[in-house]
Amino acid sequence: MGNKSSLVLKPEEWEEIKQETGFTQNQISRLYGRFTSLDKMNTGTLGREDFLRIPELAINPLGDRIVHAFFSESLDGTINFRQFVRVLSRFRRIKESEKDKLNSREEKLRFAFRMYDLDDDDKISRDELLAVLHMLVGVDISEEQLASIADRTIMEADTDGDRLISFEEFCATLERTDIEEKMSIRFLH
Ligand SMILES: [Ca+2]
Ligand SMILES: [Ca+2]
Repeated sequence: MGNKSSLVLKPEEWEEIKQETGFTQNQISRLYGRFTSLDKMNTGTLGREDFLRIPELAINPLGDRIVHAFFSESLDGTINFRQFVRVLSRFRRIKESEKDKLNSREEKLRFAFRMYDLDDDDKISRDELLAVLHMLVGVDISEEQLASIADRTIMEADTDGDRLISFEEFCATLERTDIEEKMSIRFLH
């Protein structure tokens, strides 16, 4: 009752979300439960601080970047249930039959790219790469080694010579890596 009634989805909205994300009704129900339990203030939307309560994100070294990517499509710094499900759907594993859904390789790459692109200018700079490398590797690697990894990565990926990695260059670099495996997070279990 109360505020939460405004959150209840209409039957056609369920259908649209299922179509769009490939989640089953059961999965969407569970995510809905998750959403409402994260929505402590019953506003029907989540802010960044709500996301950091998701344990999988809290312990992920890239958690902060993932949260940033979640909100990259949000204009007011909050996301509603539908946006929440759309973003989570990018972490689903891809089945052969659903390459066009939101969890397609392209969407996952886009999402990963946004994690690195801290200032949202659609290019990854050396500084941005270094900042993310810092988060990923912790303290065991020296500043110099990190800088040389960043330099080498830029050199290998940058085909047009602007010292920045565009989305196209990013995709070409990751062509051989198993991004689907790396970007599949078990939110649902
Ligand atoms: Ca950038
Ligand atoms: Ca470039």
